[in-house]
Amino acid sequence: MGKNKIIIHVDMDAFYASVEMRDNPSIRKKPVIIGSLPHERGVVATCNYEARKYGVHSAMNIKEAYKLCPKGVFIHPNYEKYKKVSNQIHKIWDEYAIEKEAIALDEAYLDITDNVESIDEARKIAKTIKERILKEIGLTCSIGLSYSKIAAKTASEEKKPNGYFEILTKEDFVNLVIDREVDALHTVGKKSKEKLNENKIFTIRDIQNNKEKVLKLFGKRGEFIYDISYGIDDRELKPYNPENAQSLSREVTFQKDENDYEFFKDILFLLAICLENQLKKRKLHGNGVSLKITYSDMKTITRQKLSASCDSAIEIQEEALKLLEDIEKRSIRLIGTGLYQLSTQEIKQLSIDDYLEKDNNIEERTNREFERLKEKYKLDFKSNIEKLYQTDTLFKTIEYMRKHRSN
Ligand code: DCP
Ligand code: MG
Repeated sequence: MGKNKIIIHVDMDAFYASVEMRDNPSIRKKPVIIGSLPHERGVVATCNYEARKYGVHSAMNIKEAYKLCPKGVFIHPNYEKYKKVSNQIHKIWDEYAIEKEAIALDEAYLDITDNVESIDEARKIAKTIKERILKEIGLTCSIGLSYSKIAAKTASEEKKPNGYFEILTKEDFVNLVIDREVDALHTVGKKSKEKLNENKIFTIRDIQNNKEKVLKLFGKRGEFIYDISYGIDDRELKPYNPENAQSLSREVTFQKDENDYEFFKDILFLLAICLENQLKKRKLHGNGVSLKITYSDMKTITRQKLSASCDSAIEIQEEALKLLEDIEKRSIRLIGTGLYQLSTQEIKQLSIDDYLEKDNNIEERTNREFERLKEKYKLDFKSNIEKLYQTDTLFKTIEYMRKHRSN
């Protein structure tokens, strides 16, 4: 065994909300809720700590959030902005990490083992990262310093917000969590928790004392759950690599359920336009297209298919439409499309037929689609394309289209 690892887990505090508070001092003391607006349909993406006092949290229905906190400041998310801030943050992290595993826009593991000679030096790095993010970006984050991924993540949550906490040994990890509920272990989600609870396993101590049961319930994964109940976690970081299935997606929740499948064709094109913009900026191709639908009864389905390397809106729309053809046709509240297997080069693993099918008149097909939409909605999408990249404008445009469609 080599020397012990030193891993930092860093997670921005109330990320989207903090960015908005930073940029608008007048809302800093108020509860701030990022997501849909109260009169719209949708959910809370995140909220600041003030709003959390009222019981508001991520993924909560926006109407419920409004009931709990009617005085809250409700704001639509500005993804372009958060992405930019995230890039700045990740750049700082990159300066200190030998390896980085990015988990989200606002969250990463940093392996600093080979960058330091002692825990004291590691502490200094953690402190510097916190100070620099505050000074250079104007935001706070929480950091956990530890010997493993699981313990680092646990540590960063321990003193949130603006926290710092260390868990330096397996023993310290176990002492901290042993009497907590099973989902204090980060790989145990809601479903696994239910399953464990049904089998009378409630705490992490119970996991330790019921190895056979845990293995029987979860198989191979059970071994991992059992190991981490003792703080044993040898997982390496998974650094970003374009070949790792990365994905991008866009979706919209309609203000009223929709059943017009011709209309979905138009919406998929606009969502695809936004995806194309993201792809081009990052010089990426997608090698598969996905479709996500939430029906009126909240049942959500996703379908995906590999496709010849895809980087234009029209191709994305066409692939998504093929997926749309095969689903159950009933009224829906949300539609989304995405690209996965993003890479900088085309992965040439498709058959010759796929390539022949992928003719080159993309521009022509794109223009035809723009013309069709212009005719149908009397809107010049092509000349206003930059505006569509802004989520807010896009959603407004879609609502406008819903009301003004002609067939
Ligand atoms: N997010 C989202 N929908 C969710 C969860 C999160 O859109 N269901 C977005 C909004 C968050 C960002 O991702 O700002 C980061 O997610 P976190 O879980 O880290 O939450 P926060 O950073 O907002 O808060 P915390 O201080 O708890 O980390
Ligand atoms: Mg966060």
